[in-house]
Amino acid sequence: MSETTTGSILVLNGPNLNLLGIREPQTYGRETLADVEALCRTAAAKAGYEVEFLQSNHEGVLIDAIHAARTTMVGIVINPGAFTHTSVALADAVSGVQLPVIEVHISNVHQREAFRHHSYISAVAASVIVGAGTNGYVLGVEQLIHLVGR
Ligand code: DHK
Repeated sequence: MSETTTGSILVLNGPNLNLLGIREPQTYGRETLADVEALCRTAAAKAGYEVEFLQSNHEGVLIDAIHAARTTMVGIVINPGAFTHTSVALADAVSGVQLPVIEVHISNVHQREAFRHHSYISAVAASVIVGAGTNGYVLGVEQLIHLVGR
């Protein structure tokens, strides 16, 4: 962390989000993950925070990143992709590190298939943002900064 920054925020993206912009644009929009990264960095920088940005299609990689964040990050903004609806392990990682976590979904999962209505992460997240498109990541970063106090 440089002297001019207040801390670092981990922004994590789960499976298939590397395909943002290509994948089902009617649901996920046309912005790419690189666009999302730029949005997050700009939102964080306004309050003096840096962003570590990671996407993985692998559950264990996401879990390892959450564990590593415990001592290096002020909190986490996560879109767990489909692991939202399946992963007790990811939820356990979130509760295990005791960092504030903001869960983000680009689409309004509650307007979609029933299997997307339940999230294992929501019970352990500080806040949940759904259906705001990629602006949800900006809201997530802003909410995390609000929670950690700046
Ligand atoms: C992204 C995914 O990849 C889906 O599996 C989730 C989420 C919804 C989103 O809206 O960002 O069900």
